[in-house]
Amino acid sequence: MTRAGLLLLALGVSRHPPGRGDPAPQGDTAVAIRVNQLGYRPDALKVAVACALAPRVITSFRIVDEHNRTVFGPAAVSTRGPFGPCVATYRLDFSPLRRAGVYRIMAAGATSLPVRIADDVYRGAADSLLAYLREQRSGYNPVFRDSVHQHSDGVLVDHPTRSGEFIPVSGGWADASDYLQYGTTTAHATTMLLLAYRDHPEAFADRFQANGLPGANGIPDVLDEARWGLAWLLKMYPEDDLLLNQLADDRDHTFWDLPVNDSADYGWGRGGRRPVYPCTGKPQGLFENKNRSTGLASTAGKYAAAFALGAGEFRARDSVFARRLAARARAVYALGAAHPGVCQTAPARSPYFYEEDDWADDMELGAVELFALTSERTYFDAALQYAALEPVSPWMGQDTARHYQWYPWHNNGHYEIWRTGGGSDSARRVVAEYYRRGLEAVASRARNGFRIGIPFIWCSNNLLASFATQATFYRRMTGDSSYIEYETAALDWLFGTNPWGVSMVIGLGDNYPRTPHSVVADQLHLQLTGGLVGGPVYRSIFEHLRGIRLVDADEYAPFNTGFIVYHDDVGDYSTNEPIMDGTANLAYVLAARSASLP
Ligand SMILES: [Ca+2]
Ligand SMILES: [Ca+2]
Repeated sequence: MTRAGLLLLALGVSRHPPGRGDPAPQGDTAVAIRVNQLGYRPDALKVAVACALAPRVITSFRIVDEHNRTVFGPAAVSTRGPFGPCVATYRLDFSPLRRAGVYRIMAAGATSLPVRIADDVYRGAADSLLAYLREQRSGYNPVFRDSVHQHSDGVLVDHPTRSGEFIPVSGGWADASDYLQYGTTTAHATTMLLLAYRDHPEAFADRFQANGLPGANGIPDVLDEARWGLAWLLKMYPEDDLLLNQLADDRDHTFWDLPVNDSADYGWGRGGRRPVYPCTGKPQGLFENKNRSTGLASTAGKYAAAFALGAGEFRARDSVFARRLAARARAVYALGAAHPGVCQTAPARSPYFYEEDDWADDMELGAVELFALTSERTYFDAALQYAALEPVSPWMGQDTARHYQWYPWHNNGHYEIWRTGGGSDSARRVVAEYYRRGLEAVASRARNGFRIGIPFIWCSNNLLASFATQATFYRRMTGDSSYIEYETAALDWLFGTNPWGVSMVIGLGDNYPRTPHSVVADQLHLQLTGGLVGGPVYRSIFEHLRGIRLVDADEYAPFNTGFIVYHDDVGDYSTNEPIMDGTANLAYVLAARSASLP
């Protein structure tokens, strides 16, 4: 997350956003009907939500086709309570409408955006996310066709004996609209890409080369991107007892520069070398602010999982690369096992950092992926033991959490334990029950009209993607569809069934963020297609963050009167900044939806 908005204001930057679809409801402007702008598959649960900004009597709705003929309804609405800016919400269930087509929903004089029903509404969605990852590449960047920090990464800092040593670590992805890079988010992103391809290869195409430039190379682009992540993670784990965790720090935020001419100064001159931080197992921070690191396992477990998955995936394509990954997976897992605890990101001048507090989830995933790769039983047994340490991702059911406190937001390890099985039906039942408890905890907070039960902390969209992913895993594991309403609502929310009527992925849907918090988008007027923005946050969070001020008039002002806010504004780094790990985190569940069946 960046704090560069402050600088933008200091520079007096102001712009007129490019043209957009009209986000405001038509007709009665006190009522907005929100829909999933990607659309609905014929057999899916289909629920639009009407949000009344002022008291209205809404009892029924109807649906018209492209010729304005009523094809559904009048049907009764289900009246729900207030939520955010809505004094009342109404659930408009049109699941029985299965015929493919493009429709509009009408109620109380308001009309929705077009509603598509078709088998293929999610086709290509997962693949389109990859465009944002390519744009975020460090090292050689295919969008700029130029170097990004290719020769400046990096100088080892905060090491007990080797600080000042140059270690070649160029590559990977910028974490968000700043240019910091983290092993933790990169490893999770890489894992999600590998899992998405492993389980849903049909969702991905081959239109780009390994370097990210256009042109097929015989390798699905999702694997090109995963390999880009793996190659950087290998550099970030150069020796058995040297685990690197972070490249650059928040001194990055001093300038609002394009990545190709980043002029941040880390003490080696403007645009000079960037610092690379190892995991030390101790609190870190070169200046007055410190994190609360206690060990290495949170980072080591994630690297082990990505390496082991990569070794399996690339075995047939590149055996040399796969063997190297397998060896590094074993080594980094052993390092994590020897140093339990968390390795958080390091703050510099700012108090913000990724405050990850859990590591058992990461070691669980590392262990079970090593079991899947090697069939060595000790890894499976270790995975089960780690799983029991954190059965439920602790944010689930909570009102709030620290920044990235429980990360990743869903535990892939439970699904992988179920999938590999280890010959144990009881283990499979245990991990399914772990998932159910988390889903129940979120669902029990989701009685509102939108059926959303997550805490609206920074990157709330990431939590929704994770909730939907966990619900998808659980349904596949058990055949139990008890949470499908909430699973569906989470994805619907991400694609427009939210108070603002905004699809949270740039370029997908009819109405999506046009002015994200991004230097590249702002200065080059480049659309960052595929980028998932952070998403709405509690008003109290927005109002207390440093350096936030909206640059343009808020076109969503009528919908920003409640307890959560979202702004399509370049100045809002809390709700409108595309995030690399959130984007990759969404890939799995979108890939799963691209198939014709759940
Ligand atoms: Ca390719
Ligand atoms: Ca963790």
